[in-house]
Amino acid sequence: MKDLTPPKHTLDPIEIASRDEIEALQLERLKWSLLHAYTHVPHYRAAFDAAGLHPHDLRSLADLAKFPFTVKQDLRASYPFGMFAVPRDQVKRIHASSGTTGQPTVVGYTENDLKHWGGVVARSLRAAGMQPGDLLHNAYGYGLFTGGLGIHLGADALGLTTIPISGGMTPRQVRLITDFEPKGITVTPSYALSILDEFAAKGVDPRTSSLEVGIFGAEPWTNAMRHEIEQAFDMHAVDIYGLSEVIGPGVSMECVETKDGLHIWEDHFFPEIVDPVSGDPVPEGEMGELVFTSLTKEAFPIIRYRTRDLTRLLPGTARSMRRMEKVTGRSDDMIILRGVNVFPTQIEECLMATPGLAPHFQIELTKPSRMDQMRVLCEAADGSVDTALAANALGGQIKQSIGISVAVDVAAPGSVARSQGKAVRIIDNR
Ligand code: DLL
Repeated sequence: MKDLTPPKHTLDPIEIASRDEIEALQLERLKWSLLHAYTHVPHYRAAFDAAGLHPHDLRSLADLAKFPFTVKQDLRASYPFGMFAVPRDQVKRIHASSGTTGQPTVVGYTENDLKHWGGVVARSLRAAGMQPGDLLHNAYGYGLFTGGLGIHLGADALGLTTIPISGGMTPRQVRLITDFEPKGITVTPSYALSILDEFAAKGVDPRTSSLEVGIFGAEPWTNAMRHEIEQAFDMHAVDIYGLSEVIGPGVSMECVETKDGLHIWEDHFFPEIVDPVSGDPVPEGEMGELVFTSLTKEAFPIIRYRTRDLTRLLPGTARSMRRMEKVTGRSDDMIILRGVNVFPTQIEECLMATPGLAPHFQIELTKPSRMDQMRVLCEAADGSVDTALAANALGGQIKQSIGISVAVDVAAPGSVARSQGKAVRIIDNR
């Protein structure tokens, strides 16, 4: 794999500024953001008033912890535009979550917000090793989902040539990668695996493709999966994180030269980690729920938003800004099986460590009696694999590393439902 480290002079100065400089900027912006939200969004005014707080009560970054959290339900309660802090005609773009689990969450962007979003995504793409003039194959879905259009905005800001293919039509993805020879691909890790299957079906070796870097996010994935994808494509695989409520992709990004967790673009998004149950801040470096406050957003300021994503904060390395560890999973996706907490990413790790299995899987939950049961549905890497032996091996691996007994079904290659965007990992039949 080529060294894609971006030259230092191409970075935004704030990426490598001193901590003092970053924190001074954060404090100034945080004061503005709290006041902006309080002044223009009835929800924030009511929530701050109820807590007996005024934005002027924030004198240090640590004071933020006194302010009330915002949760998804608050956003749903003000559907569709109640959380907007500017008149509707100043909102230049609207995105929304799919709403499969309830009312969709609607977010908006002013002209300035779009500029900032493009800026942080451009920074992210550069951190992945993309340089002005490079060709990008953007296979995140276009539409209300922030993935496709968010990456596109950043690619324009960085000066890339973008192929806006979106998700789906997998044979065409492979054809265009082969014919157009992009340097980078932006795609969910699970859809990258579907594209990989298609390379195999076409008899093309993905290692011979032009791709030098894959920028994967929108769902949790493990370092074991990184290794698998890097080997399969002979390219770097880096992690990009974000969520619509905070802006979309580009909240944090892994640097290609270190691949050691994701640098949070702290000049725009202020992170905290809290105990998911009590909501109290956890000691520095400990695992907990990620909470974000926007520092510059005009249309949709967000204060202390509970992401439900579990991770920890680490000091900066390739950049001065703090890192977050790869997300283990969402608290909603945590399965409690006979008293043991299990995340799909842990199953992914076990699967990748078991020879003879393809990297596709789903977890089925049932409740045949009083106890929940888990069945891991996966598939053989090829027709020559002894499926009973492989199922045993995976069951053993899960028992050994997670400490739970689960049923394992190893089906024929191609049996597990393929993703075209975010993978559905859990089928809950309880
Ligand atoms: O998934 C934004 C995005 C698009 C990020 C493309 C990266 C690339 P939402 O649809 O609002 O936005 O979903 C946000 O997805 O709270 C996490 O649970 C999960 N997620 C996003 N990125 C990662 C990641 C986009 N790198 C939700 N690792 C978040 C783990 C991720 N989970």
